[in-house]
Amino acid sequence: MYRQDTIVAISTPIGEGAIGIVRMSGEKSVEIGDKLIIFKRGGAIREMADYSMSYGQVIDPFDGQVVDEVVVSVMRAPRSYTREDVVEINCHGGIVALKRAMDLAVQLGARVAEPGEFTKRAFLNGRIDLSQAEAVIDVIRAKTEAQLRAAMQSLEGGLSSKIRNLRSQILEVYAHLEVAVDFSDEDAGALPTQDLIQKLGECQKEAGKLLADARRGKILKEGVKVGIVGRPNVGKSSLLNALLGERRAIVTSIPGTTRDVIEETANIQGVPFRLQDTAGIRDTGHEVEKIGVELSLKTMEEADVVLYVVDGSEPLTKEDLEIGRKLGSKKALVVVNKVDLPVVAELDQVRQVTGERKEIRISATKGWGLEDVERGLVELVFAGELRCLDEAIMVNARQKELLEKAQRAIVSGREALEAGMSEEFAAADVRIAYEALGEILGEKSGEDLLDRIFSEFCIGK
Ligand SMILES: Nc1nc2c(ncn2[C@@H]2O[C@H](COP(=O)(O)OP(=O)(O)OP(=O)(O)O)[C@@H](O)[C@H]2O)c(=O)[nH]1
Ligand SMILES: [Mg+2]
Repeated sequence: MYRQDTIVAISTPIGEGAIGIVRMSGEKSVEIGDKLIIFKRGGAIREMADYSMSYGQVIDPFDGQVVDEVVVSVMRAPRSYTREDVVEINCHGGIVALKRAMDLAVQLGARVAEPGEFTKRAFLNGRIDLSQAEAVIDVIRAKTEAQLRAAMQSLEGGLSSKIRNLRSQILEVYAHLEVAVDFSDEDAGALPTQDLIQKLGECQKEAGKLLADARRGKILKEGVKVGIVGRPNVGKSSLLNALLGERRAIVTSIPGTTRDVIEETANIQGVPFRLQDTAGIRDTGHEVEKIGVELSLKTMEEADVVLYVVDGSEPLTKEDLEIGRKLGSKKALVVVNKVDLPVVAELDQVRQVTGERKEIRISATKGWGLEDVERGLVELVFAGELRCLDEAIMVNARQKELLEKAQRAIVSGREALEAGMSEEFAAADVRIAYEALGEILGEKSGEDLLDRIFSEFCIGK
C-alpha cells in the first residue's frame, strides 16, 4: 500500500553534466534537507518560502566534510509534483557528489525511490489520473515534436477528458436501463428504447474515433517502418544517406556492399519514418552476403512501406523483376535511381510487376527527387489524412485494450436492445463499458497494475 515515507533519487541522467538534481519527496524531506545542507547566509530550508531557492553546501553531518556546492529549492504540499513536501538539491553534475548526497539523505531517514515513484505518488495523491501519469513516460520518450504534442495533450488531461465525456454518456444510458429494469411496468421516466439505441450508437462512434486517434498516436510513437530494397548496387545506401542528410551507410561501386540491415529514423513532416537500408537481393554463394539477403527479405516482409529501388541507368535484370514480384500487396513506391545518367532501364517491364504503384525518378547522389520520395511516403501511409495527426492521442497497450473492451461492450449492448431483449442484458454490457473506461483513468487499480506501469519510468521521475 501507499507508504508515507520520504523518498530520494537522483533525478537527472547519470553521467557528467552541468548540474544534477537530487530530489526528495515526503513528510521528512525538509527535515532531512536541513540536516544535510548549510546555507552560506544562514537560515534553513524550513524557513524558506515556497518555490524559492537558496545557495548552500551539502555537508556530511557525520564527519563535517563538504560534499558539494548546491542550490536548493523547496515546494511544499500540496503545491508540488507529488503533492508532498519536495526538496530539490541542484548539485554539480558529477556522479560522485550526487551519489554521496543521496546516500546521506538515506542515512538520515529517506528511502531510495523506485522507478516512477514520484509520479506514482502524484497519482495516488490525486493530482493526476492514471492516463495522465502514463503520459509522463511518453513526454519523456518523445522523439519528434508531433509525438511530444500528442503526449502533452494526454498529460494535460486531453485523453482523460475524452474518456470522462464518453463515460458520462454511458452512465446516462445505464441509468435509464436500470430504471427500465426495476420499474418495467410503470412509466418511471426511462427513455424509450429507440432513444437508448441511438445514444449507444453515438457512444460507439465516439469510442471508434478515440481508437482511430489512438492508431495515429501509435504511428507517431513507433514510427513507420520503411524497407529500402532492390538488387545490389542500385543505390539503396545512397538513398538512405540522402534522405538522412548524412553518410550513415557505406556506399561503394562494388555490388554487395551492404550486408546488415541499417536502420535510422528520419523525421518527415513530424512523423518518424524508420528507414531500413538492406543488402542488395541476389543469388549469392558468399556466406555473409547470403545471410544479408535473407535479412533483406525479412525486412521487406515486415515493413509498413517499401521503397523498391531500381537503377535507371542500366538494363533491368531478372533480379529486379523478381524483387518487384515479391512486393505482393505491400504498399510501395517504385524509385528509379541514377536518372542523372541516361535512362535505359525498361521501365515498362517494371510497371508490369508493380502495377499501380507510384514511380518516382531520383538521383540519390545529386539529391534530385528526394522531396518527391518524402511526399510519396507520407501520402502512402496517411492517404491524405496527415492533418488528423493533430488529433492523434498517445494510447498505450493497456489503455487500447480497455478502449476496445468498452467498444465491444457498447456494441453488444446496442445489439441486445435492437434484438428486443430485456434491458437487463444491455445494462450488463453497458456497465462493462463503464468500468473499462474507469480502469483507464485508474479507478480501482490494484497494486500490481500500478507497479507494472510505474516500473517503466526512469528513476527519479
Ligand atoms: N550516377 C549515379 N550514381 C549513383 C547514384 N546513386 C548511387 N550511385 C552509385 O552507385 C553505386 C552503388 O551505390 P550504393 O548506394 O552503395 O548501392 P546499394 O544499392 O546500397 O548497393 P549494395 O549495398 O551493394 O546492395 C555507388 O558507386 C554510388 O556512388 C546516382 O543517383 N547517380
Ligand atoms: Mg548498400
